[in-house]
Parts: sequence; structure tokens; C-alpha cells
Amino acid sequence: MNRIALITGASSGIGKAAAELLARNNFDLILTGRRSEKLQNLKDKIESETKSRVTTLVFDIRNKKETETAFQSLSDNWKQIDVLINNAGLAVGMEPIHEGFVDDWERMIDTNIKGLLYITRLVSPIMVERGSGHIINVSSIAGKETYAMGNVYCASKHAVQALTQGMRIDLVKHGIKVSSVAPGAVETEFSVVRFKGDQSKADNVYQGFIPLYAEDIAETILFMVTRPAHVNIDDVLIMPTAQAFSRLTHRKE
Ligand code: NDP
Ligand code: 8X3
Repeated sequence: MNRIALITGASSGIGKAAAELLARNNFDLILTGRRSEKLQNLKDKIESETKSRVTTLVFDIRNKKETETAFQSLSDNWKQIDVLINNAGLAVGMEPIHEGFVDDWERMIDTNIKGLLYITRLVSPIMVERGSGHIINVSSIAGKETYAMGNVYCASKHAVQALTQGMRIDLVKHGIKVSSVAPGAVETEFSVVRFKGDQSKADNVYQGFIPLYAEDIAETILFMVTRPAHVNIDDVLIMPTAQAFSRLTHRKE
């Protein structure tokens, strides 16, 4: 029987790639995000190419009420989630702290920290009741290092690392695995969002080297969720070969 995975932020990038790979590896999927058309297209593609069953939930994870209402709309069968992938997240803006935009800060904190908590609060009691489950939090190299003008984004991902540890400590006695995966530069819509639609600034981020692709992170997640019951991969830091740390990338002219 297929296991059930709920993936937040499945409409693009890492979440979408994870959905496509898990669907080919015996998972039924709950795919979430704000862009309903993208989620519907992904559902149609997966269902036409695999035997995976897919349902979609459209909501803004920053909104506690919307998140609860969407989750409660699931049938009891769909609520039996084996794997929760807390992936929805973003960086917005790159300014020094004294010039930063408070609205940008709130978007990051509300999505990357509070949204992750809202959905975890809904899913984790069901895992506790069943005595099994696996939560994977998508962190970042920004959760391990702080870089110039990364201030609030880095803080939000450091919080994700701390929450991963906190969740693991609280849930260990219930047989629930908690992991984090922390990627360096992955070419997705991430930089277009960070630079507020400026495609050329976004393209520059990935110039002159081979970044990670969303599929690389999806493969890592698949490895993590297919270990035997007694094995938990606590934390994975995964970087492009050309990136030695957050702000040292070897670029060819
Ligand atoms: P994308 O921008 O391609 O995907 C982000 C996803 O998050 C989208 O599906 C988006 O869906 C969803 N999302 C964003 N805000 C909200 C919201 N308010 N409510 C619901 N869903 C939301 O970027 P990535 O795939 O790269 O990012 C995925 C995760 O990976 C993020 O947590 C990011 O911080 C992390 N990460 C990314 C790295 C990179 O270099 N790309 C490196 C390290 C970590 P929608 O817009 O439809 O709501
Ligand atoms: C995304 C990677 O280096 O832009 O989390 O923070 S980085």
C-alpha cells in the first residue's frame, strides 16, 4: 500500500520535484501551495504518468485559519499522513538590516517559521496517535551560516534548524522521525522571488557554475524517507560542488 506524503510548496521548485519523484516511488500525495492551476497541472501529470493518488490543497500557509480549514477538509483517510515535507518558504529582498523592508521580513518569518509551525501542529498529533511518521524540514545553508544582507532569511532558516531539533526531542518517544535538509544554491523560482521578479538579477545568481537542481534535493529527500524504520537521517547539508560555503562560489568566466 502506498504511504501518504504531504508536501507544502509543491507548485514549483523543490516541492514539485519531490512530488514527482515520490509519486514514482509508492507515495500518494497531498500537494499544497497558493497557485491552484500549477497544483492542478502537477496532479494531472502525476496521475497520468503514475499510479499515485493525488489531492491538492490551496491555501496561504501564513494564514492560520486558512491552513486549518484546508487541512480539516481532508478525509480521515487522507489525514493519515506518513511523511510531512515542510518545504514552502522564500527569501524576499537583500538589504542591510538598517535599510530592510519590514513587510519583507514579515513575509519570511510568517512563511518560513510560522507557516511551518501551523501545518506541523495539525499533522503531528495524528502521527503521535499512530506512533509513527516522518517530518522533513527544508532548511538551507542559510540555516547554518549567516551572510551579508541575508539577515532575516538566515534567521528564519536558523529557526528551522532549531525547530527540527526541538521537534525531534519532543517526538522521539512517539516513534516519529524528524529530519532537515539544508541545500546551497538550487536553481528554482527562489531567486526570482527574492529579487521581486527581476529575472536578470535572479539569473546572475546561477551564472558561471552548475548549481543544484530541484531534482537533486528530491533524490536526497527520497533517500531520507526510504531508510529502514530504525534509521533517521537527522540533517543533510547539500551543496553544489562549485560552492564551498554560502558566499564562496567558484565561477568560470
Ligand atoms: P520556489 O520559489 O520554486 O518554491 C517555493 C514554494 O513555496 C512554492 O511552491 C510556493 O507556492 C510555496 N510558498 C511560498 N510562499 C507560500 C505561502 N505563503 N503559502 C503557501 N505556499 C507558499 O523555491 P524553492 O523550491 O527553491 O524553495 C523551496 C524551499 O527550499 C524554501 O523553503 C527555500 O527557502 C528552500 N531553499 C531553497 C534554496 C534555493 O537555492 N532555491 C536553497 C536552500 C533552501 P505558491 O507560490 O504557489 O504559494
Ligand atoms: C537559499 C540558499 O544561499 O541563497 O536558501 O541562502 S542561499
